[in-house]
Amino acid sequence: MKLYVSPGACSMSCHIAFEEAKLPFEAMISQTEEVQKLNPMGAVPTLVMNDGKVLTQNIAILTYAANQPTGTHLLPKAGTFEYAKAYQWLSFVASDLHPSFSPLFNPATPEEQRKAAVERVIDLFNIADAALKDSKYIAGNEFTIADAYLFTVYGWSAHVKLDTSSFTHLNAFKARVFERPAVQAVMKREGLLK
Ligand SMILES: N[C@@H](CCC(=O)N[C@@H](CS)C(=O)NCC(=O)O)C(=O)O
Repeated sequence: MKLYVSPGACSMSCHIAFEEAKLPFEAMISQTEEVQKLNPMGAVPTLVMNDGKVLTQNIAILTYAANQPTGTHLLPKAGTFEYAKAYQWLSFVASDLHPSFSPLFNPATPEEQRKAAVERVIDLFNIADAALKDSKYIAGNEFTIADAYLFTVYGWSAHVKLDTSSFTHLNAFKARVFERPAVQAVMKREGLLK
């Protein structure tokens, strides 16, 4: 399988999930032209299976990784409340948090809009921070694919110069996830760590 990613982009969540699940894959880093041909949205993550089939969208690719025999530890048992809870947080990151960053990455965003986007991101961080008060990971005490996605998006704060010092629980979470061997390996591969 070939997993197309860009360094530090949302695709890093899938890269982490593939590494955590010890799947046989090749990381295709910054292959923009290839991605344009493979994915009508021209976006990463894009996964190409060995038979040439293409899968896109973070949640789909994360779910694929967690449903492989070596990746089942990345989600609670299907059908349980805990499983649905992991999807609650996956949806939170994909539908609420991730898009809220878009105006902050666009240098043409007017100041008023930028301020509103910062407020929205801070509100969402407060929600995640509160949820992490009593658990090690966002959907409980076990690492799931929702954590891979939250860790990735929370990491964008530094790039857009958001002050995150007040998010005690999110910062403890970030440090915890950062220490995971799979995360270290992925960040090195993406050129984000020495
Ligand atoms: N809804 C998509 C969003 C993918 C997305 O926004 N990818 C960004 C990186 S975080 C990207 O590739 N942007 C480059 C582009 O759209 O040209 C998903 O969940 O996969």
